[in-house]
Amino acid sequence: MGLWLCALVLVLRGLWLQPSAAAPSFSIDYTGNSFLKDGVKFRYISGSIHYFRIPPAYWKDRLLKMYMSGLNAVQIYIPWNYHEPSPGVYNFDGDRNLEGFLDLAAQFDLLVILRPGPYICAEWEMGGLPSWLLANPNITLRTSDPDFLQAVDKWLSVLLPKIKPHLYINGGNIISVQVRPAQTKVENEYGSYYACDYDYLRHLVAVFRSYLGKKVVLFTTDGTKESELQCGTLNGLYTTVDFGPDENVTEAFEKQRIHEPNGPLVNSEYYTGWLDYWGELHSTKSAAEVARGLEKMLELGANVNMYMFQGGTNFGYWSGADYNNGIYNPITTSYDYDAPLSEAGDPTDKLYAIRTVIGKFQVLPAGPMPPPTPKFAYGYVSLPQCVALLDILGILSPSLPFYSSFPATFEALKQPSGFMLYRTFLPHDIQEPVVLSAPEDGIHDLAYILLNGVYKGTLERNRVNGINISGQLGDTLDLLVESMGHINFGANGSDFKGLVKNLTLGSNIVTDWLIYPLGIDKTVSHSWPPVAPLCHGTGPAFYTGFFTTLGIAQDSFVKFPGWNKGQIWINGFNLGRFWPARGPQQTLFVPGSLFSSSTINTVVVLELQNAPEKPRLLFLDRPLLNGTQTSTHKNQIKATPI
Ligand code: 6DJ
Repeated sequence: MGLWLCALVLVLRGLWLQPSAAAPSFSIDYTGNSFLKDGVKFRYISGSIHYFRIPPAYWKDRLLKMYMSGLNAVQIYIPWNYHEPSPGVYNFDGDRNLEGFLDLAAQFDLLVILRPGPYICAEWEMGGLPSWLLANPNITLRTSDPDFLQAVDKWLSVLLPKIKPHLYINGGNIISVQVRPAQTKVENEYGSYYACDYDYLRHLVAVFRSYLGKKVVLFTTDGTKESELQCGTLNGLYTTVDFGPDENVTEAFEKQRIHEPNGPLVNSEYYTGWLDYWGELHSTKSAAEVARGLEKMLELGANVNMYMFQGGTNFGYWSGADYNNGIYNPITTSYDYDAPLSEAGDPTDKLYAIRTVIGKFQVLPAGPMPPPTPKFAYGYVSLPQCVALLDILGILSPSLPFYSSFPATFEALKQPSGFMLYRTFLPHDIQEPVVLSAPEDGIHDLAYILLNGVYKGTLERNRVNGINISGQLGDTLDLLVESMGHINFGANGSDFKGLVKNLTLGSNIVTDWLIYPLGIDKTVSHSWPPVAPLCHGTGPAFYTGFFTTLGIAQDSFVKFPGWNKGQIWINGFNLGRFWPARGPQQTLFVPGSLFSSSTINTVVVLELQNAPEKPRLLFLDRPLLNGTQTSTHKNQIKATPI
């Protein structure tokens, strides 16, 4: 009997020990200053990649290259506005197939550090927040304003249940590809936000915990300035820092230690490069410097996420804007970031330098790095068909226009991005030119002015506030207003789009507007080319061309010889904004997956100002991102138009 009991105790002890060893776990070891994965000391070497900036056809290729670089994790954001285009309408399909991306990462044994927002920054349209939130003009974003929290809660009630089974600690639907921890980042750089609203942060933590459970590691990330860190830290959240190669590694981690005396050192955003603004210098960061900083951090045993490992592209209208010292600075279409994998996903010297460093600390995967994907210079494609935007207004805006005495914003009229047309009529004869003028910061963000359909010039936020006008009573005055992206960082208020203040003509306020929200993308992708008279002269107009790829569907880069500013679609897909006149970006990345190799391809260009005499595009086999000189980044604040 005694023996029996002993045996039973031993068996039970064994059982007691074993189940906890079998259940996947991921936690913070405050005594060992490390993460613990399945009870074993663990350090991640990770890279940021944004599925929303890469065509899904290439997700696998990029993840494979990250794996082959020696990374054991990827860090991803989830942009709320990408998945909930209008209130209560959700999209997780195709290029928005978040779970598909997570599963692909799992196939390459890449762990995931998840950053679900709700605010993400990321140089992304409105930092990931949906602009439809601003239909309520009094909402205070990223605070415990009940209206904001209500929308956040609703979104998280859809998102987090999808995430839960993907948590490493849950096994969930990634059990088949083994390990899958997910750390969840609550908010992003909240310390840098103007409101230090702990109720908001506490609320988010509670919501995250309620859906994801108590065990998941939640962390915050802030810059190394104490002012930034103070507001972004909270009990129960692990404080991490972000800094680039130009900061002193030891000092930067000391800042983390003020808030986390024990636990793993974590740089959540180690900057491999930097973003570009329109009209500023192209940013680069030396490979040697990036590799040196990485090595120092790894020597200290730190966990590092490289931001970005691949930047990708701000397709469509998705690029955001920073607000630096009261100046609105829109981000370029390319988010190349001078990252280790280029915008087109090709390994760079920086990638090899990083891989060499990683190889000093852990065994690199066997086998070669996949080579760059083939590129093709399709050459010139002419765009012979031209139609003025005003001539197809009825197609672009099929409903009756809104009438308003004073201008209404995009948000008030449910226009998330792109363009709206504001029309009024001259109230009297104007013999001598008078100034059509916007107050400072009254145009968000550009207004292309036409009088009786003739292009007169452009007003631009923070830059050009007035233009001379003359004409007759009843002449049609049109302002085609373009959103260049809602501010993603730096503003202390909401960034409404459109004519956000009253305009004056001479000394009189301009009134009586007809406002046309424009559904350009829908028209270009569904009913193109439209039947309309051929266009003449300058001003906003669409130029269409057709071409075959001779059986080759490869990546390319499109250049805009003689064009000024606009938007381009290939086979209905909105590639993004071009603005070679402003630079630095001169070419746009064209993923080969957009081309049809068997049928005719359609390219549509919306030129907003002046098209070249010979409207044609040039497809190259390499990018031109630095139409201006190259600069070594930190934060480039000053605009330097070319
Ligand atoms: O978390 C932010 C990233 O999404 C941090 N960061 C990056 C990305 O936006 S600029 C580039 C930036 N923060 C703004 C503060 C710059 C001093």
